[in-house]
Amino acid sequence: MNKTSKRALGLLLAAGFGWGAAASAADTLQDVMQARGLSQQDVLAAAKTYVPTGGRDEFVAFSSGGQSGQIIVYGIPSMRILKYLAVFTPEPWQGYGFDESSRKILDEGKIDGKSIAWGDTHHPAISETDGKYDGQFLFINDKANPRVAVIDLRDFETKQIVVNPIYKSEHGGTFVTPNTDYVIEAAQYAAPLESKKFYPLEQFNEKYRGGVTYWKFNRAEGRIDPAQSFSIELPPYSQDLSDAGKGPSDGWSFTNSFCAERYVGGIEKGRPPYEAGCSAKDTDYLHVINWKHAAELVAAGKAVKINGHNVLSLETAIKEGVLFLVPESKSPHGADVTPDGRFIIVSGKLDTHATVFSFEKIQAAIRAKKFESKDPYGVPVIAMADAMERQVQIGLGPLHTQFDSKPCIAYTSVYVDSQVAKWNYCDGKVLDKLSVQYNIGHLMTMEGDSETPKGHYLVALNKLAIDRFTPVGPLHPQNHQLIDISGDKMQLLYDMPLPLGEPHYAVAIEAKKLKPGVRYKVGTDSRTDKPHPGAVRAGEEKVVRKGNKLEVYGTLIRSHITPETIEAQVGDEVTIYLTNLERAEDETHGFAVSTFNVHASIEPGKTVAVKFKADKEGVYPYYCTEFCSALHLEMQGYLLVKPKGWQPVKATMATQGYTENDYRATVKKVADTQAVIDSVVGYITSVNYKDYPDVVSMVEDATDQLGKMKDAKAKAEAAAGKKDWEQANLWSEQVFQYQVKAADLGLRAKTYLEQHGAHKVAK
Ligand code: K7E
Ligand code: CUA
Repeated sequence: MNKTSKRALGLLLAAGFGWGAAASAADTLQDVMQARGLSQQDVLAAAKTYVPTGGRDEFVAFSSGGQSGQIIVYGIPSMRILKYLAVFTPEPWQGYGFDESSRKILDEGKIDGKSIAWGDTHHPAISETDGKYDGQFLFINDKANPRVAVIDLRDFETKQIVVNPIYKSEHGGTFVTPNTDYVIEAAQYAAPLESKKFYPLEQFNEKYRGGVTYWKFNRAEGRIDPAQSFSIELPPYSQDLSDAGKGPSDGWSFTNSFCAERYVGGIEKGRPPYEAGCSAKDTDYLHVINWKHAAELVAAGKAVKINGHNVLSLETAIKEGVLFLVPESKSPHGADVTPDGRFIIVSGKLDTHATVFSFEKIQAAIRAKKFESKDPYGVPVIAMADAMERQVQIGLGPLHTQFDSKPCIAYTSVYVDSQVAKWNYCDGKVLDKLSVQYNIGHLMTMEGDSETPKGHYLVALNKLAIDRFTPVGPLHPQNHQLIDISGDKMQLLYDMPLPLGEPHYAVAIEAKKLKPGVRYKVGTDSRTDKPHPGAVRAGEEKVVRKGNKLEVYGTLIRSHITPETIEAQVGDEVTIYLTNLERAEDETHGFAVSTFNVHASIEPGKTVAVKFKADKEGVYPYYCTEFCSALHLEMQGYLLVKPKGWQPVKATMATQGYTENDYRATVKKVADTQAVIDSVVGYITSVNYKDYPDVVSMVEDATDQLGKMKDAKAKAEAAAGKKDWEQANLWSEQVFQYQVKAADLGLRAKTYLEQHGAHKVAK
């Protein structure tokens, strides 16, 4: 036995049968508090957020990643980041934008034929059933390039990007209706709705428009259906945040606006700037929209087509009683419907109040046709006093509102004051204020915009971190602060630096509602959820040439890539399909080819394709990019790109000169290893391992590995019969590799069973 293989066997033995002694620190809690300068309060906060090793969080938050174009997933209360979800921006770890299937998703987001490789994500929304988060899908918008993405929470992958066909920017999305029939997306900066159409700013009032789009979501398909979607044309007020009605207000939606002045700046021409003209008047407008009626009108053929998209014109929306306006305090930001669906809370950034609008009062005014005026486009305006339940003094610069599990309790972010205000929207009392660091934008309670908020925690999504963290240069991380809201007084628990874009809004769901898979059905294209046409099973791997198109149908399993050599000619268009044959949880392989800008992440069962033009001669290693196994570094191969007319000069590979003794030693090593495997198998089969699906998949994978031994062993023995010790030893080493992989799985299964309290079963 050589040194390396002795060590390998030693490792296996140690892992299977060894016990390590852990040294315990002598510190007491008091020692640590003193040494680290922690107060009683700090320790209490730590205890409330700490999740011990192996423990899980109670809630999972999905935060917008702002200018990163991604979504950040973290646990609450630990505030541990769990994942970044690739949405609008290429992300190599997930292969997103570097394999063919995910490229197609990014290509759906092309605008006017051009790729847009980033996004400005603002508002994620979790799908709802009967007004409750159901944990199935996630949506998010892109403010800069008006788009909406669909993420499937079965695998946390982006499945679709839809481009808004009539806007140039958007903001009031994504918000879902109580059964996720529609995903709402409202415009932001008004522009002509026809694509690539120019009108001068002087024609702003006549030719520029806003709108709100209702994307039809087909839950069975898990995709938005653009053909069944529609928009309502709105005046060129800058539409802002939206919310869907619920309970009594289901069927309606609410979108506020700023710059209802329709002011157009131009300081370089001597005009006062936008900020002056857009906040000159005391009020802006809350748009109150009967979307259910609008959908019926669209179904009845009352929509016009703009850029191929159904648009209900402003005129039709007014005539048919779909659209109403209510003045709201100037420069508002959030429009949040209370969990009971009875009120809409709007705060004006330049006001100190939160205004509670009553849906019932709004409806009474509409029924009585009691309008104070019409706007310049003829939209009926309901008097603020007729729509309002009450106004509550909150602080300087109130923005967004979220809700507690306790009835009537709301939390409003107060930007200028850098505070969270807790108040009662039923009686108007302010109950508590807590300073945050610094300048809070959105805030999030647990399941806070569903009909059944869960209380417990609130996260303040602060715009500025300033001095909170170790300096990392002029661009600071963002600061998400966890706040305990279970008592009468809010308690600040934890600061989390978020190092990826400016998150605007976040949503959090009970962790137990999320049930993502750990593997795909073998051969799945994860971006379409369908069988991948390039999938092959073990033993079916092949290379097909069609003219200058080279198609490689390969597989991945610890620790090799099949094929191990790909021979191409300069100018070939190479497509490499790869299927990960593993079943065990977390056995992801990556795949990269040197210098061709392709990369894939291939989780168990997944099939992906990478495609590139072999436009240069040379030798290009390819390899697995995830440390998947002891022999991960050896999970490699070569792409040989031969020049035209190339002829071999030498036909044989160099040899190692292995002798019969080497072969005998390897055979002995194989026999010793088999003893280890047998004992592990003995343990696994002696307990109730079949009760653990994770273990069953590990055992299946291990059995697969062992199944391949037979063939390698036969080859070794045949070579030995011919006294070809080189081949005999190498094939015998391959037998050992299958054993190592099987043992690796077996030991992991054994550890799992021990840690999960498996018990003996009678034989
Ligand atoms: Cu206030 Cu886009 Cu909702 Cu930023 S948004 S904070
Ligand atoms: Cu597969 Cu590393």
